[in-house]
Amino acid sequence: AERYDFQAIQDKWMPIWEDLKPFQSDLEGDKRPRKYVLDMFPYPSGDLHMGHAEAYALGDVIARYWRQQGFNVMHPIGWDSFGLPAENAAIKRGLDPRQWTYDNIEQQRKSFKKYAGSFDWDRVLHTSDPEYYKWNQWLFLKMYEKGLAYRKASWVNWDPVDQTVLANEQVLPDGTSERSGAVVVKKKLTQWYFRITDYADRLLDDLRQLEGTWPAKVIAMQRNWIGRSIGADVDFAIEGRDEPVTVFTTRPDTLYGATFMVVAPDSDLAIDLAAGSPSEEVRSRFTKYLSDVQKSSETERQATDRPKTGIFLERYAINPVNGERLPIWAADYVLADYGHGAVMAVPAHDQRDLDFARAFDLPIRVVVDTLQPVTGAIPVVHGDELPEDWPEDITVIDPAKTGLALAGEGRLINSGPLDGLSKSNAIRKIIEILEAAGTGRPAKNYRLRDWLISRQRYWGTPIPIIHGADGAEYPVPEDQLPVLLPPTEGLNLTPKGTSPLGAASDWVNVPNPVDGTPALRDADTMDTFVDSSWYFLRFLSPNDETKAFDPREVDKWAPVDQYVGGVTHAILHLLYARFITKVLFDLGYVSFTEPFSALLNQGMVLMDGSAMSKSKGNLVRLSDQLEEHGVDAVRLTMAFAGPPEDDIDWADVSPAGSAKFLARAWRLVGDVTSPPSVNWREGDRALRRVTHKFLAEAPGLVESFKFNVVVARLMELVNAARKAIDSGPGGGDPAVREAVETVALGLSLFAPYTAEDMWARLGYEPSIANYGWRGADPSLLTEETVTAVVQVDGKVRDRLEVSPKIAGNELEAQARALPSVVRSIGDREIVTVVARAPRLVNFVTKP
Ligand code: ANZ
Repeated sequence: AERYDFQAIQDKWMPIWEDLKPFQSDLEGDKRPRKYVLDMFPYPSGDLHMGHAEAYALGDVIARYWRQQGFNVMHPIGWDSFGLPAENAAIKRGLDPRQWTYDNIEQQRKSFKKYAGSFDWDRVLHTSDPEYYKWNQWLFLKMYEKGLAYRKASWVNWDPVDQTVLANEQVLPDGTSERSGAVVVKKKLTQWYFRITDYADRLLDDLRQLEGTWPAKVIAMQRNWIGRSIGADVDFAIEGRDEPVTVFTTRPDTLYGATFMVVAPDSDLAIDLAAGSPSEEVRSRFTKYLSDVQKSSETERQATDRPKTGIFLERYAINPVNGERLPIWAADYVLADYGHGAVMAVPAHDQRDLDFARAFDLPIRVVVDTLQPVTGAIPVVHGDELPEDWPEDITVIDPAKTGLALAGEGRLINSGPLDGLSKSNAIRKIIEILEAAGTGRPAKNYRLRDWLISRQRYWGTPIPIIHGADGAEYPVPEDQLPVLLPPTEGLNLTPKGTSPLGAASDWVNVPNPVDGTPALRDADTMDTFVDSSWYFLRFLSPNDETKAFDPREVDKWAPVDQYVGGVTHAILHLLYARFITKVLFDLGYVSFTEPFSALLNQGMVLMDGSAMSKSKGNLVRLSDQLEEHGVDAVRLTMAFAGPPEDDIDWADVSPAGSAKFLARAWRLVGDVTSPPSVNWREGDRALRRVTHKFLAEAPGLVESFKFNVVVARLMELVNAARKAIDSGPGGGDPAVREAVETVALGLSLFAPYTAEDMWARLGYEPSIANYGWRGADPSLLTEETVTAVVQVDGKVRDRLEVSPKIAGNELEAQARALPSVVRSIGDREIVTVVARAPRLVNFVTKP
């Protein structure tokens, strides 16, 4: 047999594709319908790895598929090339981050070409190019004008290793940095923010549009991240203070059960209340407590199993509904940046308050009669009224004794005007009462915080703001963009808590753009998630020097029809891109509000059940795999491994098996002896039926991402063709050519080199990517029939077309009903029926 030499095939086609540019999108006058298929763009950290190989193989199947279906496909590639890894690598090696970044990009570009991604190489972008980041600055200024970019001093997550702030999203559940692994601490800094919280409702409500086309898990993660709570704000007057304290509560119905108030120790409010405390001892204990609190992470503080700590501030709040004096405590289970940083504590009905009350011996008052104590989440009760059979007299289980807060549904007691009401009615009533008195109102709260975009690092987009000597902020005029990053010469990039750009004195000292007086540039750079929040628009006009993106191109292509990427970006990147899209919509730049109409999250590539890493010694190098098995075998293995959402364990799959299959498919061509002009209709029907079944089913399978099933069907088709060649009608049969051409067309989605080579040897011009899919012939899709002979006493009386799978009794029944049979039997008695399904039935009669 001929030898399948994947290396020779790759070497042959790579340069030809380089010339042909088969994947240029949007050529002049192209009338085909459009599809925008986008893979999340890579970060240029080293060469491509197995994770890239999987993601881009799967995205490529989709892009190639739509092209084959007759669409004009936009499938661009670029690099998310600003960010910390480049900067850290540069510091370690004494290089300019530019050099490390662009060297890696070059390496990855070569690898992508070898890997045969069907990209349009004429629309590449790098976010670290001034031509790109200029538009980040433009976007910032637009948002600044609208009040959506602002600066504030606040406690931020501080990564003590990378010496930079982190967004909440970058702090892992265990309180460590997603980037460096260091325990994240709190630090007070003045930072730039994007006002994403203004968009919280829309970010939440618009998720409904994505149901069915985004993974349900991602939608749930987004929802949870935004975390909307509905309740009320209640104002408490404070003794000895002019300003009241407002608390946010989801249970205003329990207001009569409030027995103390708790404020977050690290809030301005607590600091103010403590400063006004009558006792010097309290003031100094508070200061000590505050410094302890700042050492712990938000996650630690919220852990329910943690011993409660706190300080009584010797100050009092007044309950607006009954005038009760509530002692005010500072305790770290209350967070400074949620709600108002203060809670009305209702220990009978809130577990954290109960734990605290029991620890510090504070009063506990039950105000909702509940059937039983319920720990954990408050159950959602639909409808307003309690069930008819709700008992009149129930024994309240005393939370002070059990230690379990009563969070269930019940009737209000000990609550003045609320007595007897159900929880939901009581909530409505108390809000009315508070609103009438001007001491409360309905309120919503979100877990979502504003997006902190300042970074005290070099390798990012400079923030286009100038700080005047008068302390005011002056936006850099648009015609002076981009604010270029200064060269690294003379700068020390080592993290130190303030931006290294501050030391670039020629750069940082500028005249005030309004009056020319000495002023300073803002030295922070932007979070790189800003760069990736709108890059899908830039791909549509990547070389436009006059605007961020061309609205005509955006109208043609956007939103992205199919986005493909890792579930690691399920929250951050997607949320930010959705937010910026809505901002651009509000600014009138785009006409849609969701950037990605459909999303596919591929799984991870594992080895022996765990993530690959150098330190674990289980790293599989993509370059080794490509050397050993070839590009196509690796790509095919990625598609064949299972549903794309599932992880692939490289120890469980067989790239060698994939290579063997490809060789088997490729060798078919050598046995096709008919010319391209042959008439398939004259071919073997049985083989044609297998081919057409594949043609009919493959599109639906690809569109539902069942790539592995498509590959399995291709294997069946290859087997059928091989059988037809070796032990059927032979390689000259037109059906064999038809089957092998179909194999090549199907394989072109997964194994482009092999498919292209087969196509050429079948007698066609490159590229196979420019040939469309073939429609299935419906007449070959219906079930095949066989002819059954119908006899009476051994004489042929008729014939029946029946299914080859027909049962004997069914065949007999059909035959018995035939007029010819009825006539020839006449009134004789049938003594025996011989039914040999599906070929023969014989009625034997008694004369
Ligand atoms: C009184 C109360 C009674 C509450 C009760 C709950 C149950 P979610 O659902 O997460 O929004 N809270 C408010 N601000 C807080 C802060 N800064 N730090 C910690 N806890 C805070 O939770 C809202 C509830 O969390 C609020 O409702 C408040 O406690 C508490 F039977 O008020 B509740």
